[in-house]
Amino acid sequence: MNLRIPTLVSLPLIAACLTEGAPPDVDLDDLARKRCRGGFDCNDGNACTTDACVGGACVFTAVTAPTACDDANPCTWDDACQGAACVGTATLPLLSGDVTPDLEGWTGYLETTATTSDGQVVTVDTAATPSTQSVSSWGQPLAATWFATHDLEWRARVVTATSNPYDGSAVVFPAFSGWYGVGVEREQMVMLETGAVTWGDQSQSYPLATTAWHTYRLAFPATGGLALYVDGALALQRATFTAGAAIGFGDHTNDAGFDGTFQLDAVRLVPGASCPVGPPPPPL
Ligand SMILES: [Ca+2]
Ligand SMILES: [Ca+2]
Ligand SMILES: [Ca+2]
Repeated sequence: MNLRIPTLVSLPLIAACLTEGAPPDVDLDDLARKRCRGGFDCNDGNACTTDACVGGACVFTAVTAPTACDDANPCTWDDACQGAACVGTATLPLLSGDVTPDLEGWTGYLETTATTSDGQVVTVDTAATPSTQSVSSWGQPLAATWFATHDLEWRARVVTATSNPYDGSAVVFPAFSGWYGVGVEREQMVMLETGAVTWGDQSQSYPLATTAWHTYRLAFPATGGLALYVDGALALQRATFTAGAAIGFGDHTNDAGFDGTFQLDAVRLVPGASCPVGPPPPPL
């Protein structure tokens, strides 16, 4: 493609068009050079520009209104125009801790009032209000194939937690259908115990002082299964993973006496190893 700068199109606009997926059969130089009869002669293939024919020449102007687009990158979401460029989001915040989860798109189940925010972190505390149920769990829908490109990362601290196989009072689900979760979801969930982190089926356990803040990252290897990293170190691995279209966290067990208190201050999706996008996200 000839990269000579046309007289009627600014360099930033050309750069944006070239990197934002103009169809290969559109030659922007030719477009800018040729005489046009109307805007229909000037399609640059870029949703972030309006295309016009002014005085017989094509003029491309960056959109100013919020406009959705497609950056042709499956590793990014919420693609939107920034000037003439289509920019997607590679790191997707899901929970900030600054407000209760319902205000950030999470659906709560049962004792939702046992989950609070102090303006900085979310606390799930079913230990303070033990009852027949003592369940306070939360789920958020995601694009069905999110795990193919991204890892799930969160920062958490346990105050007290109890668990038995398939039942935990401080858990994170990489697939969650709501309420208590179903069998396979409970099997592969991450359970935080006071002195360890385990899979829900307790097939593996990693000693850890969970009462300190740690960054947990659940990765989805291309070969299948799950890998859990704690502060960057591999802690747990399993061979199988059954995906879902939502994630979850909370105290999901209604077993008598299996209650706990734990805190989250961040949950987010970050690009996985198979899908690097730009510089790595800032540490939590
Ligand atoms: Ca356009
Ligand atoms: Ca995208
Ligand atoms: Ca419970």
